[in-house]
Amino acid sequence: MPPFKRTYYFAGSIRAGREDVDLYQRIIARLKQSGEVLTEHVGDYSLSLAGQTQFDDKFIHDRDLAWLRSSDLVVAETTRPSLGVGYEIAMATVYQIPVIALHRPEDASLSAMLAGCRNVTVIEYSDLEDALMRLDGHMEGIGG
Ligand code: 6IA
Repeated sequence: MPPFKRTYYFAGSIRAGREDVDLYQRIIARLKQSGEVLTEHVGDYSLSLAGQTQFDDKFIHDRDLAWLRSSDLVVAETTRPSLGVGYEIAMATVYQIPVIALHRPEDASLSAMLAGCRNVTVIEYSDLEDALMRLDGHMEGIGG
């Protein structure tokens, strides 16, 4: 039997701003060391605010929710506040999929709706490498 491969859904800002895309790419690269990331495009530099116009919004919404529903773990970078990321975290909670939120408190304060949500584990960081080490530890704790 092939070894069990974890499926991750990474969430990060798209229309709310692409300033942190390099961080998203590094988080995705780390997740790929232990599983499959369904949303690699979120860390793609070439996906600009004007990009990916070949899909309409309904297609993107339905495809992303289907991916979200099939994932074992949602990892979100929440520093840049994004309605889409907040919505994905809320839906993960409905689907009872655990969420880990990586957040830089020096740059933005996290909404109480995420900070206070039992389904969301928050990793506050200023140094991404340190955050990724703590992410590895949390993922081991939830069976991966
Ligand atoms: O509200 P936001 O756009 O910041 O929401 C970002 C989140 O929603 C990400 O975590 C994605 O999973 C999802 N999402 C939003 N827009 C897209 C998209 N194309 N493609 C894939 N996932 C998306 C948007 C096209 C646009 C740049 C023209």
